[in-house]
Amino acid sequence: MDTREAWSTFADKLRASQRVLCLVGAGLSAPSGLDTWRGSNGLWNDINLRDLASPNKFFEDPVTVWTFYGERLVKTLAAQPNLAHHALAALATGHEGWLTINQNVDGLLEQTEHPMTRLLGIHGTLRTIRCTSCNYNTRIESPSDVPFLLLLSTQLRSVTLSDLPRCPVCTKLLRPGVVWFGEMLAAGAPDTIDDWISQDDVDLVIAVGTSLEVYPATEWVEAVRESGASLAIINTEKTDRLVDELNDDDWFFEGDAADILPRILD
Ligand code: BJW
Ligand code: ZN
Repeated sequence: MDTREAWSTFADKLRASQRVLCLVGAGLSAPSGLDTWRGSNGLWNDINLRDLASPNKFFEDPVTVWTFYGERLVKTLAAQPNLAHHALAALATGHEGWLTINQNVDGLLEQTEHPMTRLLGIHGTLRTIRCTSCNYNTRIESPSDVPFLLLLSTQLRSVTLSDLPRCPVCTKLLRPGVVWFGEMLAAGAPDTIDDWISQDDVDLVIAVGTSLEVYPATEWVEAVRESGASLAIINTEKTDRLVDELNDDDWFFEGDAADILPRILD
């Protein structure tokens, strides 16, 4: 398919689709200046960052893990939703049968001009930190809410164990409110997604800015594919992993989500 034909057949498919599943990943927030995990500029190209997203690493070396998450949290608090977030929110709210699964932990898709409906976050949020021992949790609005984040932003000296945020109730370490490998996904979301998928056939699945490397998010895409859904991928990189998912009559829109998603609205 040439590009013009691809846009036209995709527009027809979108118009005709009663039920659309959209899976979004870190590439959606890349135009807001946030790092992706994988891909050519991804954090995981740095071998030292590869095993940070795990409870074992946190208990073994909380200073390293908290420094990594604290720096990302400071950056995230300063970031704004980009054109891709706004376009996606407009597409989703304009379509009654649209469900978005959000793998991102930055909270930007929740801050669009027209707040999104049927948006399910599955990997938690950077903006909440919680106790490793009791039920205490707190939302972070600004680096000044947590002395540890202020220390990171000012970089006056390096971090030690005694700088890490502690629970005001039980004094144990607080941790980022994200879902690490080996942990259960955010409560409720998997059941809602399973129910929605099993209600009726999904016509179209759109994967935006995701490597499709992480489960169970990718499993939901595979499940609706098996029941006949077409697939559209929006990604800056045409990796083998992504191409393997495609059939001849599917779509790969290669490029920046902040360019491509607004074009779908036009
Ligand atoms: C652009 C762009 C632009 C750039 N425009 N595009 C079945 C099989 C095998 C393994 C498993 C399985 N089921 C479960 C597992 C284990 C594990 C897993 O998936 N392992 C894989 C590595 C194989 N999954 C889990 O453990 C999950 N829990 C679970 O399943 O619980 C039940 C269970 C428990 C115990 C045992 C077994 C089962 C939990 C997964 C949690 C993932 N957490 C992270 C970290 C969150 C916190 C944080 O951010 O620090 O979530 S990992 C990281 O990957 C993060 C992301 O949400 C997630 C997905 O990444 P995403 O969004 O796809 O980003 P990237 O970076 O990979 O891709 C970005 C893409 O954008 C690239 O392709 C770029 O090219 C592109 N791009 N700029 C468009 N401008
Ligand atoms: Zn506590």
